[in-house]
Amino acid sequence: MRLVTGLAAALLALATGTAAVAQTADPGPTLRNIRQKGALDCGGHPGAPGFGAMDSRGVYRGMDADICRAVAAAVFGDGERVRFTVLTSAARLPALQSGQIDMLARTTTWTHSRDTANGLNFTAVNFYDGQGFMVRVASGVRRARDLEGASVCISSGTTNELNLADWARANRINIRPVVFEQNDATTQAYEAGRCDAYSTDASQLAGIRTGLSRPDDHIVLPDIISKEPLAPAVRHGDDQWFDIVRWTIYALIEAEELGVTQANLDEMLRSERAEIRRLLGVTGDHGPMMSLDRRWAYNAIRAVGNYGEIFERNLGQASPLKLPRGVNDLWTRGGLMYAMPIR
Ligand SMILES: N[C@@H](CCC(=O)N[C@@H](CS)C(=O)NCC(=O)O)C(=O)O
Repeated sequence: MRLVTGLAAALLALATGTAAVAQTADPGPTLRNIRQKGALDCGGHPGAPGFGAMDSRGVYRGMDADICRAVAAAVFGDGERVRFTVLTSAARLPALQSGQIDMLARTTTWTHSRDTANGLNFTAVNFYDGQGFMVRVASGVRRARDLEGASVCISSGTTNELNLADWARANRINIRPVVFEQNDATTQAYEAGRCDAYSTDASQLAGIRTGLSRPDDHIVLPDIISKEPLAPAVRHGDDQWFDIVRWTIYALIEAEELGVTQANLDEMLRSERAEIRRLLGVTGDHGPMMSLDRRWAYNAIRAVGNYGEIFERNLGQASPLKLPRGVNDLWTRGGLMYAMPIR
């Protein structure tokens, strides 16, 4: 019945040339439920500085946390209408599959098996990462190939386990993986000297390093052994919700490309540029097409800034990690960040 109604509205819109489709857009079950609850439930990392971790004042911060706030702002006009559930690597997929959370933004690699067999849909990459190694400076190890015979601390339920085994086999390097279920257990074991190296996504290692008691005693090696495209995910079965999360991330990237920032947002409402006017909802029905307010992207940018601002605050020069933009720069500057057009 709903299909027939939608079709009728579409035909009417075609016939009259109006935006009737947008105004009658079906929110889908997830958005309807989120509105009823009054908050977005977002799954996050228990402690990955720069991505998702509690700061000293008890505020949950990081790039993934900010993506959740942006989606909450797109939905409610308020980036604080979000509840964070921190999840271990092993618990994160079941939490999304079962409906405990509405979206997962937790340093999660977009892989084929997760996207198919595990019933998830990855929305858009918010950080291109790769697996690396951290070692003690005193070990003398400077390249991954020096790890012959080393014990390596890793977390279970991650892509890191298989990558490490594949890499060791391909390079004929003997490695002894020491596997832990909790992230802090892995970190503590490494710090206590139970492993020669710690292996996970290189950007996470940079964050974990800042939390060690003597960061300068440790280095992250330059070698990267895998592709880890990290992307917020939703569960299969709700295309409308999938669209909302995906396009909110695109809006943040597009805002950076167009020079729209948290600070100049209101000034930009008066811009003559068609792309900026559509992004900020001055013209067009892009919010209503997703059953959201016309100001969905304006609200998301107002809550957390554009993608570049999110990056700098959490991972870049304004953060303890000081990661370079690298491949996470905009495509216009030689990076991989490329938002699909809002039109
Ligand atoms: N991107 C990888 C790894 C992400 C990841 O979760 N890494 C580990 C190492 S820091 C972790 O968080 N373990 C923590 C835990 O399960 O508590 C994945 O999606 O599997």
